[in-house]
Amino acid sequence: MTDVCRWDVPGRVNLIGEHLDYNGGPVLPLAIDRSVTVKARARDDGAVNVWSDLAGASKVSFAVTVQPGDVDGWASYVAGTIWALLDRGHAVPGADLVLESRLPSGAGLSSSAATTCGVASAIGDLFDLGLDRTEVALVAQHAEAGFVGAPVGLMDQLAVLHGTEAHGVLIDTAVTPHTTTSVELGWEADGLVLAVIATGAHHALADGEYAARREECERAAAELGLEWLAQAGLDATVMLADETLKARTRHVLTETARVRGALTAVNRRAWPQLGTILTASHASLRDDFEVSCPELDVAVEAALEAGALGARMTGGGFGGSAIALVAPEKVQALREKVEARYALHQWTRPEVFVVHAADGAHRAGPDGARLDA
Ligand code: GAF
Repeated sequence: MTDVCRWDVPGRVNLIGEHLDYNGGPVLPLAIDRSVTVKARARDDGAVNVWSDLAGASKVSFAVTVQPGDVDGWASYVAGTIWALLDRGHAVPGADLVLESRLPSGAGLSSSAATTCGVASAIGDLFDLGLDRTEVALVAQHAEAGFVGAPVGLMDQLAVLHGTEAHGVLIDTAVTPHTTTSVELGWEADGLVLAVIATGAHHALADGEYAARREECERAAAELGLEWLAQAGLDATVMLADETLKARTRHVLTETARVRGALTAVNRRAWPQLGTILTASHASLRDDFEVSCPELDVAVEAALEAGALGARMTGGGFGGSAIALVAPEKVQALREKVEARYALHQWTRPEVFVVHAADGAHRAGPDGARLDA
């Protein structure tokens, strides 16, 4: 039991393996060097107060007995985590929480998983709840699915909890609990970087569309008599009558193969090959899974024209961010090209920045110095 604590939790980008984490497929995200900080102080009166440095955010207060529907907006991720902790049998006497974010929110870089995992970890610390990282991930997922209303998989939570510097997190979502393996990402030593293009786009349909994709995949798996769609054989698309289900299944199968190909490319440091696979993933997400949007497509096209080895949307889609594997000396040209394209369309100016694979969630001292190994 401690009176105060601080947790720093990074965001993530997904290198490859999109919309596979609820289909029993492999995914390969990385935690990034932009994070959310959660500072927590214990209370014993059943109250939770939350302050955030998000623009326009004011203090939000609720009781630990908060229920879905009671809190909305950014604070629903915090309230949802408190609700999920109690719903999974953990006692929460109360807390004051301060959130500070260096992750652009709504950019599809998992500020939500960073927040839910940070709040669960901090509350676990304050009251000695004995939460291991698997339980923190499950609490965080339950908060999003049961309180916020987004039926997400576990990729983002596991990425932000298990990331390590210069490594990706290979997650096998076919087994319970999901296993994680650290994969060295050597592109920086070979003179390349991963650039993020935060499009600034958020499409209102997104939330319902994510749930719809998940439901279509579950329907396709049921028709094929499978537990997980990623287990389907290559003939699966022939066996399905519905054209939409065929296309969704095609994405899941080809994306699963692309993750395997990407792992081989990473291990061999075959960067042009990895780039080709990233770009193919984008085409599949655009055409077969239909989760891209014009802003993401233009970002990918412009990145490739600027000399990126490969580029793709990352995360759930319908807005958010794209990633590009590119030489550092081409990042400025890439930025200018994407900005010029966006200006032509009269879209909001995108943000382009380089990310590095970073350590996952950790305790920190008041000055931000890491406290545990
Ligand atoms: C979102 C979800 F939260 C993840 O679980 C995953 O499904 C991803 O979209 C798509 O790969 O980030």
